[in-house]
Amino acid sequence: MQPVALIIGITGQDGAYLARLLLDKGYRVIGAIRRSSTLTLPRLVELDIVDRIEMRALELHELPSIIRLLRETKATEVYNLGGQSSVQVSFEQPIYTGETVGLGTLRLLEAIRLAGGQARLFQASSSEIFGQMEACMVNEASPMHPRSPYGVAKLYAHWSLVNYREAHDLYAVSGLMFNHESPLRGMDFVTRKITATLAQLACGSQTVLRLGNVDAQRDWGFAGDFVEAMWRMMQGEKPQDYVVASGQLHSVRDWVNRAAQAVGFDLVWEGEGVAEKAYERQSGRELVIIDRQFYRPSEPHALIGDASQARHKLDWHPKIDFDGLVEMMVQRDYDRAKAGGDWF
Ligand code: NAP
Ligand code: G4F
Repeated sequence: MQPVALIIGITGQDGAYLARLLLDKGYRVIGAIRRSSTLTLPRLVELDIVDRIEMRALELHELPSIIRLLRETKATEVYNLGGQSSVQVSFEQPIYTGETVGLGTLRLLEAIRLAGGQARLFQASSSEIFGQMEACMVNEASPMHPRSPYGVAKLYAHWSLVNYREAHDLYAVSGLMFNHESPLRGMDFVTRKITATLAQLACGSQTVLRLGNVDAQRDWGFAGDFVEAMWRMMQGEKPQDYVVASGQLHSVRDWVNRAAQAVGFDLVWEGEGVAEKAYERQSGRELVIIDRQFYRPSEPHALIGDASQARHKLDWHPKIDFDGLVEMMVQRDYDRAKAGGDWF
């Protein structure tokens, strides 16, 4: 029988890559979208899969509509990639974030239970639930202490899932995912902001790249590799949570330097804290400045994950490393800038 996947968050970065992977594997793919007066499908258009996906309306606030969709589609696998996904925005919209990310996941779990409990669930959890690291690397057994409203909401979602698994015997798994990026990443996130702005600067734009904490360190991988881990987690005999990470630590500053180099800028950093700037060595032109508005009230200084369980038990091996990722994103944004638009 053809497997049926319901992807909540189909219009986002991960939704697009996951949909392509599942279509290639022969799945019937149903994309759940929020009702809006304008459709946001450019990522699916870019991957050339928009016509192969059945779109259905879904609102995570509306329990009966989730149950109805599960019953009508007979989805065998549900991927919850939907919700307010920006850590930065969660400080300004903590309640909305808690509603969609935390309670939205609980509603989904309850809907699956009420619809018969047959569908398997993948939950897009986050390294933000670990917060400040107490060991040199985080794994599935590490303590959790989130440092943002987003992290707190993801933690609520995570423990709700664990509880439904234990109490109601659902096949539900949490992917404890570290940062993953791609040319389809939203502009709100630091990597894409860096590659898109530097590509525009290289094509003659007069703008300046404004950033917050450039010393923050994260574990960045490629989204195309991460959706492969999601699928593998859903094929197990028993449900189990996994850390999904590259195991490489880099700073935001590393991203800027590497991306600048890729478009041909040789950067020199000068000053400290909010007075720090980077200019191009040859022309002396200021390209990067630090802007207080992009600092967060609290955040983990560094986050790096140990994905050895995923490697050994799921046979998951990411193919794109840090340099390959920066190169891929810069190249795509440079092409977009040259073509004079089509940004998302
Ligand atoms: P993304 O590009 O921001 O996509 C988010 C998706 O959620 C979009 O389809 C968006 O739909 C939908 N959405 C937003 N608000 C919603 C709401 N109130 N109700 C229902 N759907 C809503 O995020 P992503 O990078 O693909 O990440 C996918 C998931 O993984 C998210 O849950 C994120 O928190 C989690 N995650 C991501 C990373 C990462 O590094 N990328 C790491 C760990 C965990 P619209 O088009 O309608 O806005
Ligand atoms: O790109 P970011 O906004 O990603 P963040 O906060 O790590 O969250 C992403 O990864 C999480 C997994 O750990 C996901 F759960 C979440 O959904 C999302 O996909 O920021 C990365 C780092 C932060 O330390 C931030 O303070 O970059 C720093 N940063 C410095 N300047 C900036 C900026 N972040 C943003 N967004 N914009 C800046 O100008």
